[in-house]
Order: sequence, then C-alpha cells, then structure tokens
Amino acid sequence: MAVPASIEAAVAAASRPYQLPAGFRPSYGTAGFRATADLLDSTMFRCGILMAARALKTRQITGICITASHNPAPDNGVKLVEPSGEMLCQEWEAYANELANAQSDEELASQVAGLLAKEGVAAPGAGTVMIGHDTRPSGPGLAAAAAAGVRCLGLEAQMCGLLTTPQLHWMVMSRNRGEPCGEGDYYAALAGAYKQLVAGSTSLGQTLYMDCANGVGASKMRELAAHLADAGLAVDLRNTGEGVLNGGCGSDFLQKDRQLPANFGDVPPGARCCAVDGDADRLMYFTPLEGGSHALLFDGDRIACLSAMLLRDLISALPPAAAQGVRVGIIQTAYANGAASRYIRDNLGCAVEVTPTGVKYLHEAAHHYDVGVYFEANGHGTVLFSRAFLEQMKQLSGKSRAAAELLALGVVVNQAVGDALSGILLVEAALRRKGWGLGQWAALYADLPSRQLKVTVADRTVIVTTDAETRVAEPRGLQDAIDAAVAGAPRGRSFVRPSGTEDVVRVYAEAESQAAADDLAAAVARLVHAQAGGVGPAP
Ligand code: G16
Repeated sequence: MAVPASIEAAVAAASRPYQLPAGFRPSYGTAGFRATADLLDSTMFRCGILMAARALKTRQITGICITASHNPAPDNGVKLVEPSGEMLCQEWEAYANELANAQSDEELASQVAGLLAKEGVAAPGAGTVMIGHDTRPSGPGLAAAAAAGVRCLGLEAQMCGLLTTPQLHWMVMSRNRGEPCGEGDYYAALAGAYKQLVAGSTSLGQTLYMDCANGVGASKMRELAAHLADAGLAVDLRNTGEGVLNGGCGSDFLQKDRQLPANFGDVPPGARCCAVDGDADRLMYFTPLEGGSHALLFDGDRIACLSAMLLRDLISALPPAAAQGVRVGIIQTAYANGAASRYIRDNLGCAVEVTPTGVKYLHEAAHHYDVGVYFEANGHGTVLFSRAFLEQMKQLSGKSRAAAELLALGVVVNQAVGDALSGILLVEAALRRKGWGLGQWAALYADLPSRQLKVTVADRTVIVTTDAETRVAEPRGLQDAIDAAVAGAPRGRSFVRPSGTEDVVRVYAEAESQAAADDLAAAVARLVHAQAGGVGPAP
C-alpha cells in the first residue's frame, strides 16, 4: 500500500523535539523498554507511533503504560498493550526495536512509512490509544511524549493518568469487548465477584497488612478496599508513598532479600501480610518471623498452588459430566522452586509447563488449557479461563453453584495480565473458603533453600540461553562449569540468564541447605564473572 508523503513529513516534523540521545540503544526486553527516565523521550514518542499503527491495523483500541515497575525510581519504561489487553504481540517487537533505534527524524519517518506499507495500514486514520502511568515523577512528561507519537498518525491519545499497569490492561480489554471499562467499573467488578466467591464463608478476621512499595498500588488499593468494607476484608496499607519507590520495600525487595520491608517493625509475627511492586503487577504474601527482621515468603509458586487447589475444589463440585476432562495447566519458569513443581505434579496432579522468563511467554502457554494458572516465582501471574470453558460455565450457572463461582473467579482474576490487586482477592478468597491461616498454606510443601544473585558484565547479551533459559549455549564452556558446580551441591540446581529489565546477569541456585544454595550461587556467579566478561571485582 502506498503511504502518503504527507505522513512521512508529519512524522519527521513531529519527531524533532524527541531526539534519540547520542549512544543510546534501546532494546525491547522482558516487558518493553527500560532505562533511566532522562533517556526515554524519543522511545516514548516512537512507542506512541507504534501503538497508533497497531490500533489502525487491528481497528481496535491499544494501550501504553509508562512504568519501570520494580526498578529504581529514577528509571522509567513502557509496557505496550494489545487490544486483547495482553502484552504487545511478539511479531511487533521487531518494529518496536527498529523505530526506537532510528538514528534521525528522516530515518524514523521512512521506517514508519515502511511499517504502514508492510502492514497494509492507511494513515492518518481514526482510533484511540489509552495512556497511563505509575507514580514516578517522570511519568506525565513521558506520557505526553507518547501522546505526541499517537497524534502524529491522526489518532486520539486518551490520557488516563495514574493507573496500575494491570488496570490499564484491563481497561483496554474491557473497552474492546464493549464491557464497562472505567476505573470505577474495575473496582466494582472485582469487589462484586469477590463477594460472590466468599459468600457463606467466615471472614479470616485478622487485618491484612499490605506493603505498597511506595507506588501506585497504595491509592488504588485504598479505592478497592472501600468497595470491600462490607466483605470482611480489613487492609492496613504501609509504604503508601512517603518513602522511596521500591526502596527497602515492595515485592521484589522481599523476594530477593527476604527481609521485612520498611515500616513493618510493629507487625506481629504470624500476621498475614502482602507486598506489591511499583506498578502493582506482582504480588508476594509474607509474615514476619519471630525475633528478627526476616520474613517467611509465600511467593508466586505458592500462590499458583493455592489457586490450583481452589480450582480443583470448584471443578470437582461441578456436575460430573462437566467436571470430567477439564484441562488445568500450571505454567512456571526456571525460577520455580523444585519443591513447588514436585508438589504440583505429585499432589495436585496438574500438568506443569516451563517457559522462559517474561509474562508474555507464560500468558501464551496458559492459553493452551481450559484453565491455565501461571505465576512466576516473583509474583507475576494470573489464572486464564478459555472462552469455551467460560461459555460452558455460563450455561451451567443457573443450576450449579460451582459453575457460577468459577465464573466469578474469572472476574476476580484479571484475564488480561497478572494483577497484584486482583491476586490479593484470589488469595484471600482461597484461604477464606478453605478456612485456612498462613500455617496451613505454608505446610503444603517445604521450599528448597535458594539464592539469587546479580553479576555485572560488560555486555550481558554474550550470554545466550536455551531450554527455557535452564542452560547456557554461549559462552561455550560456561554450562559445563556450571554443571560441575551443581554436581557438587546436594539436590543442587542452578542457571544463569541475562536480565531483560536491568543491565545484569541473574544467577539462581537451590540446594538442600541454605548454606549449600548460597555457596552454589556464589560459585556460579564467579564463573559468570570469569567467563562472560565480569566488570569490577569478582563476586
Ligand atoms: C518484568 C516482567 C516479568 C519478569 C521481570 C524480571 O517484570 O514482566 O515477567 O519476571 O520483569 O525480568 P528480568 O529477570 O528479565 O529482569 P516487572 O515487574 O519489572 O514488569
């Protein structure tokens, strides 16, 4: 399709205030682009163009979320939302990289023209891109840059302001489905379905303490909690914005350090606590341990197990013909604790699939089942129901309470993307329906002790992995050395992979004892440093 010369001229002219900083080479990583905020104006402008083109191509609304999630406050980034509410389809990631790295206004304009021609898209055209951001001070400015990109293809940039990442995904999904799609609708839908799920069960009673990572989750949970005041769920919000975003608090801090977050010193051991990250798409439960600053974690693996148990209870209460043959799958990554995977296979009898890190991979795999439960150990995840299964539940809901409850679960649990606020309701409903405290949840299985480390190298792309990131293909020889280190650790397992959100190589190790896991992680980190161009002193 021929692209009017005027579009090229319009893109080149609109691009002038958004110059690519010298030497900056943005790369679309695990969940979009990330960098320090001052580098990102051009990236946002170009992502605006990209998502406008995607809206034109699909003739539906797309979305852009400005966030660097669990990364430090001076960073920022962008997550790109498909019309379905899922993350940008992987085929378009190459366009994202190409546009983000164009070296001049003219090169960008010609690449945009090439993209439009290749995709058979006419521009300028009509459509909408919804844009939200987290609490980072750089958010509104970067959102304005993205909006300029959207407008230069003639589309409307709808500025949605402060939202959690999953709220924006949910709003895009709901609007394209023609369903109620405002922020208020989100709270009403989740709270209404939660009440249906817990009707008839006794409230867990105690307060839920929530670490909001000093991020957007604080104000949004306050609004959700207001809808739940009559449902027996009392939430005490901590780290609501008075401190540094993700600083000494939040789900990533907890998972990596296993220390109590800031402002939890007065919370009694055994209390039910949870933590989210900076954009509220990760969830971790925890409880303070006796006599110290440590926390017992209930990570994504454990949330997956609890979800699978809730599903098993509900599915087994369906009429026998409907219960038979429902395919439930659990999707994990290499970070899943070996004890959790064994428990799922041996005790829950569910299929376990392993994908590379990144919700885009897990989410895709979860679609292969009637009910796909996916959680990364770091707390990213959700439960996806196939359309056919939901349709079947709709047909049955008049005569089967379990079918109606499964439908409600499909509303509580965000169907677009992992969502910490929706995840809280999932966990609370599952515990409450079972009448369980944290003790019973913890007793499902004992985690193998594990350790995660980061190694800084000159160029993390020298590490190439295979087999869902469980093995290193390059540099040659590194995997053999890791295998030798693992062989020396009782029940040892270790892998390394380049992060897609930080400029580091990640190291994971687990073994029979904490000391053995720590030693194995340190040994593997030294191997990475020595064989993959480590920077600074060896770990
Ligand atoms: C993002 C992705 C997650 C991934 C995490 C860490 O999370 O959405 O799927 O687990 O990055 O990725 P990596 O190890 O490659 O840095 P978030 O919370 O930062 O958006």
